[in-house]
Amino acid sequence: MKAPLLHPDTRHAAATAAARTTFAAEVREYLLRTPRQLPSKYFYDDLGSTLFEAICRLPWYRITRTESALLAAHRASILAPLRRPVSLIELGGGSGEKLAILAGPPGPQVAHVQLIDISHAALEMSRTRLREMGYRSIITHQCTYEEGLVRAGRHRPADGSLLVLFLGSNIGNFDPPVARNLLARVRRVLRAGDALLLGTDLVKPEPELRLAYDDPLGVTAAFNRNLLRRINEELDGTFDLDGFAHRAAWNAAESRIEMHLVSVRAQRVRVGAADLQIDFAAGEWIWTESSHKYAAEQVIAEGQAAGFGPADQWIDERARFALTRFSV
Ligand code: AVI
Repeated sequence: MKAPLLHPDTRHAAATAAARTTFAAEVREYLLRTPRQLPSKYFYDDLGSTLFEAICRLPWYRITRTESALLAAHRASILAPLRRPVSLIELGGGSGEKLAILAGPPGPQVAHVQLIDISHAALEMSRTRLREMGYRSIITHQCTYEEGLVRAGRHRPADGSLLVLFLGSNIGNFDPPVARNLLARVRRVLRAGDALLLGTDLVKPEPELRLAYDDPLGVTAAFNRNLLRRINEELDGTFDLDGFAHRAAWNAAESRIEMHLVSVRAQRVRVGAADLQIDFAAGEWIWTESSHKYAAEQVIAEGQAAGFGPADQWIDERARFALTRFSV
């Protein structure tokens, strides 16, 4: 049966209501886990995305700057082995700044771009940037990475090759089994001659990591606590923002920075839309994010375990960050 034709406003309202229902269900499920958790993907509402952009400009958070510099320095070598024209597919690229560095002006080298992001605002920012650079062949997919990869595979041009970009160490925010599964999904949409470019933050001394995730200006703390503000606003929550302290802890056994929100006193919190009431003890915490850090050779091993072929790597030794291109 054909879906009924709905006015765009009605469709938008229905999508918003469905997203709120999912948000409420996940908040309930994660807050009832032991230890209590919240999914980090919910950081990125408008204010959260703006706070993340600010984090990327902090002197203590070097991922974005370092990756941009690596892309600019090695653009020619990264693109060299790929059959022209190269179609770029970016997973969750934010404002599209790094994509623009790699793409350069449209021409015989890079001609088509597909963008996959859950955020409408991010897709529009990226699209505008590319249009201003002269790109006319831009396809956006506002959906999950998994769904977007399938759609992007269907839109591949008849000629040339695909290069999937998964930058910013975004992969580090997934648990290792989920990250592996995602790499395998990327591999499945690619064909011989295509490639994946993966940006990953590498293990570095603990004090550097802690500063990157607990900066002296408190921007990362605001980014973390904004999740509680969002729950209050969108799900009828009663979190007292001053009642939860930001903490960044290095978990050496799992090679990851964990962000927590620690209850500074015993307190009761309600989340109306999630039908939830929780009594927090003083010192009890909510685990809001994991950011895995890798050894360079481990990155190569993970890609190859997902079915990729030979890898080339460009590493910034000072900031300890790696760009890895996997061939198919
Ligand atoms: C988006 N992601 C790769 C960031 C990271 O480094 O894990 C998110 C972030 N969390 C705190 N600061 C930045």
